[in-house]
Amino acid sequence: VRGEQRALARAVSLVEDALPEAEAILSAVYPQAGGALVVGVTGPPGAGKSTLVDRLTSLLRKEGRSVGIVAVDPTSPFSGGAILGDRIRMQGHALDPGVFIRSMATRGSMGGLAVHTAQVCDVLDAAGFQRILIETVGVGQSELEVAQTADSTAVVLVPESGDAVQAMKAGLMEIGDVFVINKADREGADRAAFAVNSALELRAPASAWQPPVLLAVAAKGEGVDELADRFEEHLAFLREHGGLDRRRRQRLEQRLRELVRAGLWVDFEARLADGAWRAEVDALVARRATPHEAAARLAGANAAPVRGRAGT
Ligand SMILES: Nc1nc2c(ncn2[C@@H]2O[C@H](COP(=O)(O)OP(=O)(O)OP(=O)(O)O)[C@@H](O)[C@H]2O)c(=O)[nH]1
Ligand SMILES: [Mg+2]
Repeated sequence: VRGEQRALARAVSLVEDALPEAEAILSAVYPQAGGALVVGVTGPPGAGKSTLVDRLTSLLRKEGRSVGIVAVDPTSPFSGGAILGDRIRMQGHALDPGVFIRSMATRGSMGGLAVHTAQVCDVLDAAGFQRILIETVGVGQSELEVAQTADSTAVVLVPESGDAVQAMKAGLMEIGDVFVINKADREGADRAAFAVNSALELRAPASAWQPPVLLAVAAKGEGVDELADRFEEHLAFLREHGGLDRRRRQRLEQRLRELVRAGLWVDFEARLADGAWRAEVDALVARRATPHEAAARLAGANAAPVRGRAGT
């Protein structure tokens, strides 16, 4: 099993770094993937996401389920150096062959961060992990997209005043299927839960699922059972109403769109005549052309038939 873990770690690294071997790996794993349930845990920096993921993992392991953990964007300027922290917090699982942990740094990749994460998830999924937990800091558009690649997503907030408002601004209120006010050992947790509930009432009902708002003290393991239960309930709800298939279809459609977009761009750049780009930028700066005109010229100059070039 140790050897298997090593082989898996290597495959994940190849995919993560988008090395040439990645394409073959992805082709091999894609047909095998789709069996895992993917759960997202997102929220502001330091809210306790890793602690929750760690505790959820212990619970799932007790139930005999294997768990893949993908921690995305641990090197964001907001959470600086948290890779080490994640490893330390989750090292209780380091020797468990039923758990695979990978921290992924944000880096430029074909199709963006969400596609990249989905590819790593496919590898873990095909390797047979029954649950995949994605931890991502909910601070930017690409992180929100990552959170949306999950079947079910928990948004983790803390009691401090204003957090719920910030969550609304950051778009977190839109993507949560379950809300957790963590660090409920601090003052104001009830108030925060009330604020989140109020904000949720303003949210356009996407379905009949009413996102629950829970209190938790992840550091002590309190509220983790309930979170796990709510995840299961939400997944059961989705299955019952066909929402799981619908979500997954939307997700794959989005992934395809990103890849086509990225592929077209690579193709476009490859064909761009030397200096053409710079000339158009010069024209814009000098206000000799409008952005629309410049774009149309560049696109037009590239309108030759497209050779087959599939995205990775
Ligand atoms: N008081 C209190 N502290 C907690 C609780 N849960 C986690 N913490 C502490 O909060 C700090 C941040 O926890 P993490 O789990 O690393 O939070 P995170 O959201 O993963 O952080 P980033 O990944 O850096 O964004 C750690 O020092 C935890 O020990 C809690 O319920 N109560
Ligand atoms: Mg973390």
